[in-house]
Amino acid sequence: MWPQSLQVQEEYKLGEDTMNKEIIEKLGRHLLDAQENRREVSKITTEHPELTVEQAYDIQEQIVRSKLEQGLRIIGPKMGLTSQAKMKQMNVDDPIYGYVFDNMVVTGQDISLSDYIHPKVEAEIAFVLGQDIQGPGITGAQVLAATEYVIPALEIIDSRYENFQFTLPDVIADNASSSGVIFGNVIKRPEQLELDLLGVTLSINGKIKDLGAGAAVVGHPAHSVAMLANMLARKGLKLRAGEIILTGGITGAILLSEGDSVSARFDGLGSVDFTVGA
Ligand code: OOG
Ligand code: MG
Repeated sequence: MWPQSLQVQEEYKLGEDTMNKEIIEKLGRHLLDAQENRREVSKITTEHPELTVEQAYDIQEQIVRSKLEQGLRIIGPKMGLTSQAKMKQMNVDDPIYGYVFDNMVVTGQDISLSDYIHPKVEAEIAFVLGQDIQGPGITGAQVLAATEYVIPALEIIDSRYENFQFTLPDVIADNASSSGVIFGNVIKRPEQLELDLLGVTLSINGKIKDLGAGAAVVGHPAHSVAMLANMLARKGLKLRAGEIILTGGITGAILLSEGDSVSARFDGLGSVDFTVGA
C-alpha cells in the first residue's frame, strides 16, 4: 500500500504557511531516534506549538517511510483513541491512525521491558479484510460485509514522550505510540459474534485491571474500521485485503512492570497472554 501513498503524497502540496520539509524530516528523525534508543523525549509541540494535525501526519509519514527504507513491512494500519476510556485517559478527544510493522509483532509468550521505554497494554479487536475498502462514505455495515475474520489482540503502546503525555498532533506524529502487538489464536468470521456486545477483561497477575465491550470502540469496532477507511481516503489511500487492522483499545491502557503476567479474555475469542521480563 505504501508505494502508492508516497506517490499521492508527492502530489499533495504543502501550503505556504505549513512547516517546511526540513523541519518535518528533523522531527521524524527525532522521534525515530527516541524509539530506536528507547529514550523518552519532550513533546514536539513544546517547541512547535503551532503544529497542525495535517503536519503531524506528514511527520508520521516520514517515520513510516524511514522504517520501510530499513526493510520493515507494514502489517496494517491501526486506529487509536476510539473509546471513551482511552480518550479520557490520554486527554485527547479525536480518533487517530498509525501503522503497525512486522517487527512489532510479538510471537512468543514474553516481552522484555528493556525493549521499550514505558510500555502499556490495551485489549483490542483486530479485523482482516477479504476485499479492499476505499472511502469516503464507508459504513460499518460495508466493513462487516468485506471482513474475512476478526482476531483478539493485545496492543503494547509506548509513547516516545516524557511521562506518556502528549497533545493530539504529538501522538499522531509519534505513529500513535505503536510499539508492539500480540495476537490470539482464535479467529472467527464477524457474523459468528456480536462484536459490539463482545466482552473483554484485562487482568494482570490474576487481578482484573479493566474491562469493557466492543461497543466502547465508537459504538462498534466495525465503525472504527469505517472511520479509518474514510480518514485514509483524504490521502487517496485505501484499506487492503489481508492487512491486520487494530480498531483501538476497548479498555484503558495499563502500565507494565517487570514480572507482570498479562491476560485478556475475550467472549468467544479465547484469551491472549504474555509475561513481562526484565
Ligand atoms: C495513543 C495510541 C492509542 C488506542 O488503541 O487507543 C491507541 C496512546 O494512547 O498512546 O493505540
Ligand atoms: Mg491501541
